[in-house]
Order: sequence, then structure tokens, then C-alpha cells
Amino acid sequence: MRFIHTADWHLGRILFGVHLTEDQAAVLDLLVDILKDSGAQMLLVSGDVYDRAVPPPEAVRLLDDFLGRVVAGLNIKVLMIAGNHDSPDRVGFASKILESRGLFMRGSVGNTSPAVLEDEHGPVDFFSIPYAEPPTVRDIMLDDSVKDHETAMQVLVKRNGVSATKNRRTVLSAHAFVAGGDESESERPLSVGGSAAVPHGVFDGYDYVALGHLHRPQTAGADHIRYSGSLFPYSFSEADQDKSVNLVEMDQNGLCRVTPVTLPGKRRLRIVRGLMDEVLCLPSSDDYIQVNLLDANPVLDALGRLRVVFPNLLHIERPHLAWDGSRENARADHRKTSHDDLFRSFYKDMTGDDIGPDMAGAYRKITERYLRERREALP
Ligand SMILES: [Mn+2]
Repeated sequence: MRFIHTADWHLGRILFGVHLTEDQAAVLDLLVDILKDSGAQMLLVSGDVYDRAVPPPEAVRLLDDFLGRVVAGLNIKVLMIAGNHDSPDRVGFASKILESRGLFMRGSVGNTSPAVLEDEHGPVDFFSIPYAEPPTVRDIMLDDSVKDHETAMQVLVKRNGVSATKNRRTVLSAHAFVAGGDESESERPLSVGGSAAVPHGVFDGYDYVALGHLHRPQTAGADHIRYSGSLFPYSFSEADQDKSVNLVEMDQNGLCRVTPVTLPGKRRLRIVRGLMDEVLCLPSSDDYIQVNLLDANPVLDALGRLRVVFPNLLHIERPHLAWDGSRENARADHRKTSHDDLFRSFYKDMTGDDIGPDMAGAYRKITERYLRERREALP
């Protein structure tokens, strides 16, 4: 049995004001080709299908087109669960009708009956645990032992009735934060205060666990418990990361061989560092770019001039102007400090460096002229 595991599509994502729909469409085209060539019977999408509970129409059209090509066109089944960005009810819309066509949309934890597929060795059960807040799980399962994400996951896993001694092969698709995972900047935390983490041991008994939530591809405590990572880099903390899907080959005993298949995006997300003059000489590119400008001096129209080289420039960082909120002379009385010393300390606060003789001289010249003009203008 072969299947493909992916997650965290975030269709409709907007990054620094730019709609990524075109990039997401290009990656989904690649995924259709991968599915066509892989011999996979099933595609698992482990949550965060959309970026928002109410996705923009272009994102809905993109998913509609993709599912039509895969489920109707290639006759490959799809099991999709809701993540913490999705609306459970919207993802689960018409699910009972769609099941007969091989499209398993699992929005709410209320409906997690397995999708059963057969190969020459017998059946494989594909279970799902969509994302749900612990209080929601407590209400739906009528179980007061649910206090946090860990106890919620325990209760939901137990309901599936999968044990280590089972005689059927089982796969689980879930959206959760497994303890010890490597986070990026683009995941929305599952819990504010209190722990969102679940230990990987709760998944004992499954032959493969297809996780969603963390955007960097990784294993979670065991080789068969994995995050596929997101479809596309959704923050500059994921710059230069290769995104991929997992091609899983399961044998008659449930043993899985996992091969990541990379998804090279049309455009990459890159961070470029240097002085303004250096960066302007770099080869032009339509990648999504963050420029870390190392100039300490003011740079006029940085955005306009850099956009000539990088039309998809999204963000400029000025590490030398990154004031960290600490002021070295915060307690000094500014009324007793000379203009020169005030500026010297301001400069150090803003840039982290001591002022050089050129800058100090230029400042003195400007202030002297200003003070002279003010004196002369007085009646
Ligand atoms: Mn996500």
C-alpha cells in the first residue's frame, strides 16, 4: 500500500501583504504530478488546509480544482482533516455525500470513523483526529478527565480502539504539537499559557502517524511518527528550507518506508544580507526576499531602489537600527547633559555602536548652525 502524507497547506495565506495563491497553485500542480507517478492510493492532508476559518474565494477554488483532478481525475482517495486554522464545520461540509466518491473530509472530532482501503494483503484503516480545543473534546466525548491537549488526545486515541496487539494495519492523521518538536515562526500556538504538547507515546499502536501543525519536516519521537511540513515556506524563519511530502510504502506487516519528495516552489523565500551598495549589485530575482541592510547611516528610498533588483521584496530589516528597548543613559538627567553627549548616547542606543569622529563632527556642525540661526533670529 502506498500513500502520500502532506499537511499545512494554508491556502489563502497572505505574507507581508502578498497573496501566495499563485505559488500554492504551482506547488499543487507538482503534487498532482507526484501523485500520478507514485502509485499512491491515498493522499492524507493533516490539517490547516486553509489559512483562515473563512478562506478567500480563490483559495476555495484552488482546493476545488485540486480535489477534482485527484479524486475524480486520478481516482486517488483523499482524507483531509481540520487543523487549528480551519473551521471544523466548513471543512466537514457534505462529508457524508463525498465519502462515496473517495473524499473523506473530517472537520469535527465527532466524526472520525476510519476510511478503509484494501491492497493485496488486506485492509488498512485510516483514522483521523482533527484539531479540537480540549473543552470541545470534553463536551463531545462527555469525559471530565479531559483537562489539556494531552488528556484530550488520549481520550480521542482510545476511542479509535487501536492497540499494539491489533491484527489490522492502521494509519492515523492528526493535527497536534508533539513534545520536543522544532517550531517555525509561522505556526499559530495551540495554547496560550498551559501546555499544548502531547507526548509521542499516545500514538502507540499505529503503523504510521501523519502529523500536521509544525511547518518543518521532521520525525516526532519515532521514525513512523512524522510531520510532513508545510506546502510552502510561510515565514522567513523557513527561508531556504526544502519543503516536501512523504511518500509512504507500507508492507503486509504495516512496516513503513518513508521517502520525502521535495516540492520546489516557483519562487523561494530568501534572506539577503549586506550594505545597500552591495545588495544593489546582486543578480536580480523574483524570489520573495527579506533584505537585512547592514548600513548604519540613513539610506534614502531603500524600498524603491531595492525593488528594482527584487520586485518581490517583502521586508527590510535594519539590524543596526534595531533598538532593543534598553537605554544606557536612561537614568541620566537630560537637562544636565550636553547636546553632543545626548546624541552620542542616542546613537549607541539605536545602533549598538559607538559614534565615529565623522558622525560626531557632522552632528556638531549641524547643531552649531541650528543654534546660531536660532540666536540670530531672536529679537
Ligand atoms: Mn499550520
